[in-house]
Amino acid sequence: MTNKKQITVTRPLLPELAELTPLLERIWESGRLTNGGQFHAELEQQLCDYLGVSHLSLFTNGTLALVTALQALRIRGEVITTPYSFVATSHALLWNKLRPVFVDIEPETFNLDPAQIEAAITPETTAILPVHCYGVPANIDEIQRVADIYGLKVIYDAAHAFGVRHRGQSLLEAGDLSVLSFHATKVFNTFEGGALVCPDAKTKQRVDYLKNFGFADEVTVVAPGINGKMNEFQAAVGLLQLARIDEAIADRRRLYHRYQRLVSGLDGLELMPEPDGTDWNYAYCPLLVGPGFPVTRDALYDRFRQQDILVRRYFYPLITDFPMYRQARQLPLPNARAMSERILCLPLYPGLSDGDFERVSAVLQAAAGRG
Ligand code: T4K
Repeated sequence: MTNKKQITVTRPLLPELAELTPLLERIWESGRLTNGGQFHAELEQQLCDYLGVSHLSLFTNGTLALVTALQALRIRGEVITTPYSFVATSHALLWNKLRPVFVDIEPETFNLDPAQIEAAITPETTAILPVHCYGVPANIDEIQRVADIYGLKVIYDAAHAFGVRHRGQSLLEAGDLSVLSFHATKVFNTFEGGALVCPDAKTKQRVDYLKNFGFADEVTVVAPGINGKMNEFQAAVGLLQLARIDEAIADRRRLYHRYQRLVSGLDGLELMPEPDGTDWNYAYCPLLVGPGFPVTRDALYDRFRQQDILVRRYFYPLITDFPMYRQARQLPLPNARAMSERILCLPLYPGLSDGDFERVSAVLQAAAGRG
């Protein structure tokens, strides 16, 4: 261990504290803390405008938005999903007493391989739950094609895909519903938070009922809803974050390009290429450590740790390796396994200093034998 300052894989975007104070004063004056206050309404509108979507419902976190998405569409039985994600994707299925069926990913996009989905479908299958991993678009056309043939719903876990546009359109409009996360570690954060992007007002209405215990009015409960509401503090933070999100993504882009230049000179390492036809959000910095690199992925991970650089193996282990999923039905997962054994996410966030970038660079160069 060194005495150097820790460099973490991410650091949250934060508004100036002074900017937040007047908004907190308004919350204090109004006494409206949650259950759909003014900031909640403003943030829903501003996010729709910014993201280019017609309807969106705010949540207290992304996981509850996922759990609610499955309820809103009355998904039953088996759901086809990816093993290469954060556990929350599959956990949302178990919380709904649904059975995940795991299918392999495409090595180029890290996302569910549509060509494998058909082989996993049974009469029990009702939906597909793909992830836009790292904010890289899943193969939305092919997934929809299969879903349409078999009459399946598609819910995208778009936790990483804030602001991503694909072929000139919001990626969040793909499928039947999309779920965002506004957790502290995400491109856009409200400390904790999330949203469900809905195709129409009717669906949003149903989601709004479900996130508020199922209340349609004071005396009418239409479903066994949950408490998934975003509060006014979170929404106030969100309004301030949104004002500087473009600047934050531009910072991420500059840093990613810097990593690209660094890694292109190091044999055996490969930075994930930027997705084609996409305004990407640079949510993560996925580096693949190949067999041609002098040290293994895990040895490289350890070398970073020794320098107090907390890189992360997103996503390792695969979800299917966790005890509660070992018995779940799965097709062969060679790509997902290979990726999870090669992946290392490098520090990437607005404000990562030149000095910190040099520290990350020095570890890579030394491991490559350039030290
Ligand atoms: N679906 C997908 C595909 C997801 O990736 C996620 C969440 C979800 C669904 C669920 O959405 P939420 O319910 O969370 O809204 C983190 C996050 O906790 C999790 O939100 C995220 N995915 C996942 C990919 O990453 P950990 O266990 O890696 O978090 P942690 O605490 O180790 O944080 C990582 C680093 O970030 C720390 O080393 C330091 C930095 N950090 C973290 C926090 C919380 C900060 O600088 N400040 C902070 O406040 O899971």
